[in-house]
Amino acid sequence: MKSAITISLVSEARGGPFVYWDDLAAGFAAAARHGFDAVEIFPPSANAVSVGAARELMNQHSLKVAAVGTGAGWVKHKLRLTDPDPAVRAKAREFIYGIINLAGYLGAPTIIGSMQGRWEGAVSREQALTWLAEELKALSERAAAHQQVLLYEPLNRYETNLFNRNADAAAFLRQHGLGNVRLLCDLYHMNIEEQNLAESLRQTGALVGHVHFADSNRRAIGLGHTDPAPIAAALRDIGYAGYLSAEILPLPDAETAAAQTMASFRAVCELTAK
Ligand code: LER
Ligand code: MN
Repeated sequence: MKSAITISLVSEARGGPFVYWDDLAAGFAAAARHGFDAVEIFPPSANAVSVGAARELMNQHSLKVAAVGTGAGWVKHKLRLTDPDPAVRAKAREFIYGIINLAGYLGAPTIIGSMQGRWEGAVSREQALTWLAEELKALSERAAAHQQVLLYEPLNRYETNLFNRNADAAAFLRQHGLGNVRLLCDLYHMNIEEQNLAESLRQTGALVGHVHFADSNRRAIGLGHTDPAPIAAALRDIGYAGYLSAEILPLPDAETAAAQTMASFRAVCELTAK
């Protein structure tokens, strides 16, 4: 498995679960100092990040980009894939196409999290899920053109009412033949929604495409009450070789959160080696 840590460049997301903020170069330098394999980037839009500058930082620090997030599409631009207005859905799709291209040039997959939206008002659940399936198909085709998968993230009940649990999301992907979409399993959301975190990862199996490595309180693993041992065993048993990426609050401060994440990552790797 590989380690990653988050960098947010989205001022509207202030207070959110990202360790490093505002400065891509400083975030890369800090990630390298702590020994991470990669960074996960949350840009305000695709054009806000220069491909050349990002590639130079990757080379300079020997870091990969684990994934690129689209959350700014919702928190900054108010775009959702299940919005009742077709013009908003089209803008949401265009925004994500841009991020998929940026991520593709950096060798990374793209995350669909809060931009999935929710069903409400005039939009039935059935309608929202039909739109979601269509959009994930189009977006995952674009990702495939970059030899990347698309990452779809079930969120907790306070953030979406589409899919809260991995098994339901996995069944939806299979039902719609979305073969180039994998699940982003965020241990923080899972702590709220799943009966058993390790069991859910085992059931999700090969569809686990990325993991947000967060404790029960969204702090670094080890600073809450999630037990990493059964999670490590489950990841080992399903043969997971992807990233454990710290999408966590920078508490008590970014440096402590990063150091704690790295210590927990190494402990999990040791457990999976047994
Ligand atoms: C995004 O990865 C996520 O987990 C959401 O809760 C938005 O912060
Ligand atoms: Mn997440």
